[in-house]
Amino acid sequence: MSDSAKPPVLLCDYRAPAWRVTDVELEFDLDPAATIVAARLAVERDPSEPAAPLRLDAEQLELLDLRVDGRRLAPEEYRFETDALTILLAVPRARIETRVRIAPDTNTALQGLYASGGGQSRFLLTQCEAEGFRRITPFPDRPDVLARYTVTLRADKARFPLLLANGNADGAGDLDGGRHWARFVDPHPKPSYLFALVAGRLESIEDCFVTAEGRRVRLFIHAEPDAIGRCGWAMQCLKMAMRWDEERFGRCYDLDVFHIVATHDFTMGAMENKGLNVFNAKYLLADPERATDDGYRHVLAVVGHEYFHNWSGNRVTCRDWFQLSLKEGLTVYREQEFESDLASRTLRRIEDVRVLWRAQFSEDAGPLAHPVRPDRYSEINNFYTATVYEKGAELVRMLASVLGRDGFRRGLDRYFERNDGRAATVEDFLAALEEANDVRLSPWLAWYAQAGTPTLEASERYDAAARCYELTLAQHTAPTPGQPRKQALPIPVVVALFDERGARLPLRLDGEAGTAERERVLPLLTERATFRFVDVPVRPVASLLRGYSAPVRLRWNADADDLAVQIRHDDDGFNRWFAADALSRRLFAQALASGAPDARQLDVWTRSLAQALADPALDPALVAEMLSIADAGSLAEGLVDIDPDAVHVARARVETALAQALAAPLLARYGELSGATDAQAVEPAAQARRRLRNACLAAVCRADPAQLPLAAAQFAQARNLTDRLGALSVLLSAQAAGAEEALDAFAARHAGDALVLDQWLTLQAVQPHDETVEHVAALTAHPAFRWTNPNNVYALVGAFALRNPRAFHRADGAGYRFVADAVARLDTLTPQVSARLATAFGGWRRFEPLRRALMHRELQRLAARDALSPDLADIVGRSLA
Ligand code: 0A1
Ligand code: ZN
Repeated sequence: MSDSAKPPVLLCDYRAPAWRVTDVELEFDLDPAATIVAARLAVERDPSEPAAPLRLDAEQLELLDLRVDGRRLAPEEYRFETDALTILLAVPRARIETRVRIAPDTNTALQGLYASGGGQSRFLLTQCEAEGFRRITPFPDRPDVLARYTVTLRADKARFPLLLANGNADGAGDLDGGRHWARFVDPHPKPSYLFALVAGRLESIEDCFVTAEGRRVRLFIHAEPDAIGRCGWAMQCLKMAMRWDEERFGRCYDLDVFHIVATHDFTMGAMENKGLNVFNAKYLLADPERATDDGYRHVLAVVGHEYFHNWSGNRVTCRDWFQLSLKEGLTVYREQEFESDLASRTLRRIEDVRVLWRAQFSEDAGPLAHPVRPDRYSEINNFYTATVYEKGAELVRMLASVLGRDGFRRGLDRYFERNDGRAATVEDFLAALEEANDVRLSPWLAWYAQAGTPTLEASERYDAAARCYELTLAQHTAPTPGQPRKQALPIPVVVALFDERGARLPLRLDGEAGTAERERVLPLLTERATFRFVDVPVRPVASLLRGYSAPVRLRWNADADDLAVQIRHDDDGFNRWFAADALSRRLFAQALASGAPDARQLDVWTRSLAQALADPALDPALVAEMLSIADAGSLAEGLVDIDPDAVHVARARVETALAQALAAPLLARYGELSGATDAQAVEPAAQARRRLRNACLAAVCRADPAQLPLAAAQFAQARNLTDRLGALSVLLSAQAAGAEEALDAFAARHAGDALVLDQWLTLQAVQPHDETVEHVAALTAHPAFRWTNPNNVYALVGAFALRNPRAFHRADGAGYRFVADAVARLDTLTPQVSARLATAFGGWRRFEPLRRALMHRELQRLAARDALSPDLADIVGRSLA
């Protein structure tokens, strides 16, 4: 096997930096082919490290000059290797000056300084998280080195009229030869991963926001000329986020200016560089013609997320990359709350839980499982995972629910106050929450340290004579790589009890006095506990884990009729959906085991969904979610020896049974919703109606292909992208006559619009048809697809590998071969993207023997290649271990 994986970095090896950098002055002479970066660093030795040399990370830099306190160094006074510049210094403080040359134009890794866009609007920008700054200038590139930055940019004025770096503007002017300069001062000390610059010919929109502290902040969004007209929604979202963070968490913005820049060339969603956020255009641009409803909501969420990082990440940053979830889990939680307060709480919760189950539970169940705070990594880029982000947010959510809204706010205030301007740890976070609430939270550290998804087993017993209801809860976590034995975790189980008509029942535990509460948290702190409720007049229907109060797999053989009561009556919208989902999973399991779902339970399920569909008071988006059963990957989670074809067939049976049972009411509701006159409105209510209408259309056409003309008509008449794509998806999955023409018409209508064409690529990549792999391979030659563009790659190859289990797992191995070839090709271009795609093979041991062998062979084929990137070597190595 290739030996290109880096040696692991261990949490237990952490040492504070021997040298600190207090001030940084950077000067850039920008040029796409060869940029010169001059740096002046004021460095100070930690007195407890008298012998330590100054080690500056440095990658892919051409060193032109090196001076200490003005004197050029002799060769024996420093070492310049492939990853570091090491200087032997006898003094306690010094001024280090370096000059390096870098080549943004050929930087396809998209880390460090690189070029984006094409032709006239090709511009320069940076991406430094996690370890990109070392590709710009030699520096101790670790998050616990916080410095003040002054940055001067020089460039050709005609090609790069806009020059930006972090912080407040501090002068600009013209130079000889058609060049110009601009200087920026960031008064807030920051780690190098938050550095950013942008230079190019971009257009801008401007707005302004006055903070609760009275600071007048100029807000700018910059984008390529053809995109600037689509930035208005993002600007509105930014102002909503700024106000919300003040009102909900007391956090105000702290510079005179805030910039956002859009790029089509980005490996992730967006980046929170101080005062200069960079966004993947996918999460910034929106208009009714070119963005879906989901697109609008994603812009709201991501603009919020990056803005909220200004406190949770920037003002208080991470001591080391093991603490990544300290900023990411907390910021995802804040983003979730923001969208929940502004749009629909129930819908956001359902979507988050679906993502957790699909992406995080599967990660936890395979060789790439790791704790929310990993204790080792060999390539940090591979730890921007569902575990660190989504499970991390669940841990914050549990703490918030245990402390209550006010207690959590007090704790968070304390955390920001104590750690402002510092690089903190998970322990610092828990300590602040503890202190502000006078509670002990140390048992929660185990949630951060232990990988794997706990299973929560529930069983119940009702004693009518004693009017007593007993609920027994037990937890178990299966071993994960490197963690054979698991400990019990604190699990907050929120419960309510109902009678069969949905009336609340008291929740008094044995031995308690006082009035009964309507909903309460049962703390499961050990492996097993029984909770005994008294004065329960009838056999109750229990609503467990309300709002999904802990990230566990609930195993509970609830009576189907009880689940139906919950679907009908639960006053927690999430748990109504949760009950419907539980019932559909049960039906799926029956169909998989015996070819057909149990007729009686199927009847219970379809009847309760029929009632939901007929209920005018119910949020249409919630009804739509109830009608959409889990994807095949999520349904197969927990199975062994998976046969993807059998999973597909069983899922389709359940889906079709529902569509057929509800055909008439679905058609009627589709008709009612079709009269809407708000085709271009983006408020949550209008979005919810479109969501339900598209769910009805899909089911109606599934039940009876003779209804496909409805989809064709919707496609032809659509006045927004959500309706157009919804209809196109139905035509494609039914392989309807006219589907090809519709695809072509769509591509022609949106020619040249990269983001919309990405959705067009995705729609084709996720079709569970036999020939999808050949079709996807052919699409890589389409003019809308470039291997160097991560959005294109994720839209086509990523969607195929990660969201189309039927086609990816085609029994002849063609899907595996195609993806492994793509991974190899991408590894020479954008290793981060190649590594992420390779995770599609991570679950190989859970498939039936034939697929298992085929997937294993592709992993071995990748492992045997020469010169794998450290990113890919890490994923392949851990997958095979
Ligand atoms: N901190 C960003 C995510 C991010 C991470 C790495 C990147 O480049 C390699 C880019 C962005 C966030 O959470 O939004
Ligand atoms: Zn983030």
